[in-house]
Parts: sequence; C-alpha cells; structure tokens
Amino acid sequence: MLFRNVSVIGLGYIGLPTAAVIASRGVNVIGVDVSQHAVDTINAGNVHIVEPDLDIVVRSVVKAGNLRATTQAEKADAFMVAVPTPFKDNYEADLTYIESAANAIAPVLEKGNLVILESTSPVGATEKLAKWLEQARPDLTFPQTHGDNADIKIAHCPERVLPGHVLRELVENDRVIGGMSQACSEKAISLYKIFVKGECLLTNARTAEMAKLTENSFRDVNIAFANELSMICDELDINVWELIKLANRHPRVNILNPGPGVGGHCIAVDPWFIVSSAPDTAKLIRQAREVNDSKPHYVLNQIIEAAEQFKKPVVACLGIAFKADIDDLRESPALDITKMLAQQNIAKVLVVEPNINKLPESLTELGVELVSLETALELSNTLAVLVDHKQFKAIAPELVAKKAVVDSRGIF
Ligand code: SAJ
Repeated sequence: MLFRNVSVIGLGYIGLPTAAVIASRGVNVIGVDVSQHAVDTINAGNVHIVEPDLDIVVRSVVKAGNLRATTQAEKADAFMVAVPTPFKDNYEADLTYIESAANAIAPVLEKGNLVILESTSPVGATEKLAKWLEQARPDLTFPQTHGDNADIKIAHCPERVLPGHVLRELVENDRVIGGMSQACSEKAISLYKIFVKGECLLTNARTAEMAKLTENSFRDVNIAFANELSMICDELDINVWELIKLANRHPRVNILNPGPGVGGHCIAVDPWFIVSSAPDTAKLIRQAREVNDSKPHYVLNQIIEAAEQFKKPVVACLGIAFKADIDDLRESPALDITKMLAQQNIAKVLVVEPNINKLPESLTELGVELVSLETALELSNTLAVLVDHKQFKAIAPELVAKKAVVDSRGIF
C-alpha cells in the first residue's frame, strides 16, 4: 500500500469525516488537532460536531484502532490539511491556521511525503504553504523549485461536501486535484482513490483554488439574484414564489430560492477571497455579497412592521439554523434576525428550533425563549418563518390564518 499512515490536520467539519472515512478503508489515520477536548472526545470514540452518522463511523474506526487523535503531529506518508480559513476585517483571507499547520508538520516531514491542502483558500495559498514548508526544512526539496523530482509532493484538493450530507458526498462527489506538478497531482489522486468513488479531475493548484471559490460564488450570485427579485416583487406587489415557479418552466432558466440571507461558513465567505484578489474586476461577485448581506435587515424590518400592528406583539421565529433540517447555527441569518429583533425590544420573542435543545446565550440574555411549535402557534400573533425545516412545512394553513406572517422562505 502506497499510504500506510495518513495524517489529517484539523479535525473539524471536514477533517474529522475525512479522517474517519479513510480509516474505514483500513488505513492507519492519525488525526491532529490543537483542541485537547476534540482529541479526547475522538479518542473516546465520540464526536464533537454534529453530522448525520459521523458518530457511528468514528466510534467503529477508533474501536478498530484505525483512527487515533493527538495534539502533536507525527510522521506519516501523507498529510491532509483541513483547517479553517476565515477572513480578516478587510475581507482578506486569514492564512494563520494554514501557516500553523505547516509549522506543525514540517519537523516530521520525510522524503516521499505528500502534503494536501483541503482548506478553502485564496489563489496562491498552496504556493505559500509550500514556501513555509521549504523555509522550515531546507534539507528537503519542494515542487516550486524541483518540479516533478521534488522530495515532497504538494497539491490543493478543495473539499466540496454539503453539510448534512458529508459522508455520502465525501465518497461520491468528483474531486478537483490541483498538484504543484504533474507528479504531485498523480500522487494525490492515488490517495483520493482510496475512498473517492467520484472522478478525480486533474489540474494545477491555482486553478483548483479558484474552482472552489468559483463554485460557492456561483451559488452566492444566484441566491443574490433570487433575493433581489424577492425585494423587487415586494415593491411591485407580485408573489415572488409564483413568479420563480413560472420563470423556471423555461427550459434554460433555473432561479434559486430567496431567503432571509446567506449563512454557513462557506458561501458567505469564499466570494470575498475572489473580491480581495481582484478588487477592481470582481464587481458582480461583490455586489452579490452585498445584496445577500442586506437581506437579514430587510426581513427584520418586515417583521417589525408586521408585529407593530398588535398592541402586545408576540413574535414566533420559526428556525434559527443557517439552513433547513440541520442544527448548525454558524453564520446564520435567521439567528442574526432573531437577535436584532430581540434587541429592538418591541415584542416578546419566541423561537422554535426543532434541531436544538438549548438556545445560545446571545438569545437567552435578551429574554428570548425556546418553545415547542404548538406553544409558539398558540401564544404568538406574528410568525416569522426564517428556516424551511420540515416540521414547519407541515404546518396546516388554517393554524396561521389569523396571524401576521412574514414568510422569508416561501413555505406557505
Ligand atoms: N440558500 C438560499 N437559497 C437557495 C439555496 C441556499 O437562501 O436557493 C441559503 C441557505 O439557506 C444557506 C446558504 O444559502 O443559508 C448556504 O447553503 P447551501 O446549502 O447552499 O450551502 P452550504 O454553505 O451548506 O455548503 C456549500 C456547498 N457549495 C455549493 O453548493 C456550491 C458545499 O458543496 C460546499 O462544500 C460548502 O459550501 C463549502 O464547504 O464550501
């Protein structure tokens, strides 16, 4: 076997599922994370993040001895870096976690090793990773100077799995493999072939970086189009949902769904990496970000207007997750709207979120209460639909007929 030991650096939403899936193929996987809590949790056969079925896979590979977590990097045949790449105040990508990962693995690197960057990255980040490794290990050769003959092979292979479907998409999705040389790409493909059933598509590192950013910007721009349409339709007294349904009957039109804004850790972030690399040219991509970022405020104003018709407004916010049928509150426009509404202090605010059993402190300290759907329907006079969870889509229309409804997801 070409890869007896694979090390995954960063055991988060991408790293842990990747580590577990590779381990489930009989490879010895060493997971590295700076969080002692994450390491202890995983070594006990548990998970510190929520993703369907991940707990089952992790438990079985830890028990079988194929996955072990540690805070200290160890020797391996391949290293896969899956650390966060947030943006800074000026929307430029913050590569500090990648640099720390480079410094963590540099001391244990050996001739013949493969290093993969999976983190979503601005164009040029893989070259930077290679430079950091080269600086730390002048005794080894790297592809930026030695091409195909380098001791260390380096590639960018962006993750592209959908939260909530990670285990399936990790295996089934096609992968873009961007090596710093042909030999780098080929070695990387042989690693992914261990667990990927989709096709491995070969390119260079810069194109692979841009491909990932492009995928999420494509989605952001298209959601922005839908969000802008929804606001235009409000102005013109047209039902945007009916409009989109009609327009989508054209064979070459496929408009996405308007919503309360764009959340999650990816789509609202990645387009900024393109904008900060090409600020004068990326006009449409920037504008889309701005439209989507403005949508929560727009929906908030609609809710306030609806609530103010009542002497004692009680608003039930349906959903605070960033999208349907998950418990993930990261960068959630629904959560932001609920918070901003509570801060206005114009109504009693109730939250229904079937996927969590405790509200974040940022809401409880404002007096917001988590209630059941039944209680919310009984006590509220204003309904704000912020997430299209399956439980909400099943609400009988007559139960909401007498309420003021702001339906940002078009479920009614
Ligand atoms: N949304 C809308 N209208 C739509 C579709 C989505 O308002 O028609 C909103 C959602 O409610 C949510 C946000 O957009 O707030 C993003 O949700 P999503 O399901 O589109 O995507 P994510 O962020 O969960 O995952 C994305 C995926 N990228 C693409 O689909 C192009 C996933 O494949 C990536 O791996 C992931 O980003 C990532 O890690 O980059």
